[in-house]
Amino acid sequence: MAYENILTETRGSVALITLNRPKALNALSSPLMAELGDALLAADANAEIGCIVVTGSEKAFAAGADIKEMQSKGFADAYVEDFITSGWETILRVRKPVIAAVAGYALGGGCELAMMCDFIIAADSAKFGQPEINLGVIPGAGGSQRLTRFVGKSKAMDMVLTGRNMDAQEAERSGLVSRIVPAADLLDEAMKVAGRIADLSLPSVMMAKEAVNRSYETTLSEGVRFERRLFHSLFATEDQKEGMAAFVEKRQPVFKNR
Ligand code: CO8
Repeated sequence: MAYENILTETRGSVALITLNRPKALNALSSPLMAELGDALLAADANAEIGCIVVTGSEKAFAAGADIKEMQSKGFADAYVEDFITSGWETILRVRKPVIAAVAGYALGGGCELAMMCDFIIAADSAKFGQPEINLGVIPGAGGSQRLTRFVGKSKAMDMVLTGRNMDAQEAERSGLVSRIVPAADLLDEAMKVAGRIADLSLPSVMMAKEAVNRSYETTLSEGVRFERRLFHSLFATEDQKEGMAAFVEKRQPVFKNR
């Protein structure tokens, strides 16, 4: 598939996907989301890839869903097309880790997309928000649910009801982002983190992602049982033998399943 709205690149074992509609601040149009979904699934299926980074530009990760595309839709169009679900949630099918590297605006669907990644590394210039209320709508790609889980009810209500933005510092304090780096270093840092993950044993990385994600979907005791099953199963891998032998022998492990 030839892409018009994103750029894709492979650096070592990391796939880098850059949202690329600069004139529209990376507004997430349906064609862009289809391309993003396609690129994500291709990276997930590529045995050479161990981790994926999704990023935007210096000014905007993404300023939301494409308002010009949505403007004329009626209820029947939105409902029948299943506007949002189609294409938008492909990212949730990706089994390898996906890191969002966010600089500038991550608003509306942009914030929701970042939250659908496995974690967010933010530039100090990042601004997160769910401003849909200003357009007479509400978040539609999980914002009211995921933001609440990240930052708690009070801050989520504040953001969703007033449409105000959070800067990078507030986002880190609130647990929305995992770390903040200077804007100039964002991509290097995100690629470094992704490279480190890609060097690890892929089955353990994928199971770690699965286990953490399960905590959102189930009770504590069920989640712990699920984790235990995965933990036990990793003792069937060569990489567990290698990882533990390397520790005992005081050397770096060389994992086979990378
Ligand atoms: N959609 C379409 N075009 C956009 C969007 C957008 N979300 N954001 C910016 N643009 C366009 C502008 O229209 C402008 O284009 P043009 O030059 O042709 O007029 C260009 O990008 C540059 O934008 P500005 O001139 O506005 O740039 P500023 O630096 O002055 O302002 C802002 C930057 C503050 C980010 C401003 O552009 C803005 O407020 N954007 C809209 C933010 C917003 O409301 N986002 C939420 C959208 S709704 C949504 O995301 C719902 C998600 C539901 C799930 C998705 C379902 C598909």
